[in-house]
Amino acid sequence: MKALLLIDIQNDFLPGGALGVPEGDQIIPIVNQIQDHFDLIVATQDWHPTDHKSFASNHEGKNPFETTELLGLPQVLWPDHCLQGTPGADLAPALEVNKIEAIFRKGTNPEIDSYSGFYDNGRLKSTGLADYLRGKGVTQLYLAGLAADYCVYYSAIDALDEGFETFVLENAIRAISPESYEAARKDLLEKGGRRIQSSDLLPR
Ligand code: VGL
Ligand code: ZN
Repeated sequence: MKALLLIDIQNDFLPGGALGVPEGDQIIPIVNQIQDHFDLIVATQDWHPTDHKSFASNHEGKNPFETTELLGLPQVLWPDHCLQGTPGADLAPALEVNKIEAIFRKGTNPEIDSYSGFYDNGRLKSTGLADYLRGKGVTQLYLAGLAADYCVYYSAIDALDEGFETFVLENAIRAISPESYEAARKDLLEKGGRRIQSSDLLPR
């Protein structure tokens, strides 16, 4: 079974959003076009409370994109984004959502950030995604979404670690910083991740 995992395709990660990813909107038509190719489609949704400690606004004297530590882990401090129940946290309106069978929320614990769709950054808690996918018989997992250098990357690493054959749809991801994606991409390839283009899936 082949599943498509859509990472954080939410308003706040689109250009003009609170944590807009350059060209983030451009992946949406591609993602919509490939959905029929998969047996299962699942999404993640970044879903933060207002007191989330990944927000610079919750640290006296800190600005967005500065760094700190949370529970002993290095942490980039972000602008407030994906606040629970706000339009910024909604899935993008242009995204075809009817075939999404489940949405896994993450980032709800104010004490720790959660880039991967599988675990928080400290691996304190699982979202249940890996067991859900295994329960559905998924062996191959294709990833698309935002941001390539954070939530897509960490989700792909965990997918490999959980034993899924893992493909990153390289034309259906965009990074906050292209340089940091370059390092992430090398790491993913070293760990057995595979890169693919949406055109490789479609009949020619
Ligand atoms: C993300 C930073 C903070 C992401 C989420 O979806 O890549 N990045 N929260
Ligand atoms: Zn976040």
